[in-house]
Amino acid sequence: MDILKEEFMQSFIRMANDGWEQGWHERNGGNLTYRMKEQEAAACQAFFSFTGPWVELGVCAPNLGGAYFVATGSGKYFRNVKRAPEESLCIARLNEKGDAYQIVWGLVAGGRPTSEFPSHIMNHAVKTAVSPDYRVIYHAHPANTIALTFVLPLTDRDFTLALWESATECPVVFPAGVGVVEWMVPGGAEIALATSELMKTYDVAIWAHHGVFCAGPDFDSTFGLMHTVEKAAEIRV
Ligand code: 2HA
Ligand code: ZN
Repeated sequence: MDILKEEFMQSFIRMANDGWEQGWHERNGGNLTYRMKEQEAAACQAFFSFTGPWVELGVCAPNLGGAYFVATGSGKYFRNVKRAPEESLCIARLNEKGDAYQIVWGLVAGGRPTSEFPSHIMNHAVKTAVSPDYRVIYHAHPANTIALTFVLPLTDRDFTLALWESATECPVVFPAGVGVVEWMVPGGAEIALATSELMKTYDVAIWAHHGVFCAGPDFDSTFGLMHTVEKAAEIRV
């Protein structure tokens, strides 16, 4: 068995590369996490090392205690995920309290999970509580959606209407609308809490002047959601 050949890992790598090809991941921009199924984590145990340090998250997600996540690495480039997945990605597990993580696979040249790991974990916590089907959290920097945050009022209502009106499909693809987080310092607990608050209502949270977070049950639908939002924004622009 080769962990890189597992279906969840192949799908993760394909989605990261698709995002790169869309132009949403300049330099080390963006990040992706996947909450593994219990049977996937069980099947991969032989590849995991449990000797790494426990690192505090800065947020707490008790309902995700013991869960395993595939994550892009902090400072790593989406452009390199397909060529060097073991250097660009990791699998990390949460402790039972849900306030610290341990890397059990990957990042073979060193590193940490994405700088937005607190936001990803809090979004997973909220979405898993909404429905256990949610597994994917995706953050990207799509240019047209970011451009709109310099033009439109930064409200959920203004962005939802602007996107819904731009393509007939939009109200069908994201019927709850989209949330907007005003500009905040990225990478910490504060923006994680603000984003996860919106994720109680929406599957899309737009970070003003920065990017977009999408949540979904699988790789195809989460990538498709980001794609639909950005295409509507392009039409609007
Ligand atoms: O990973 O996108 O928000 C770099 C970022 C931070
Ligand atoms: Zn970002």
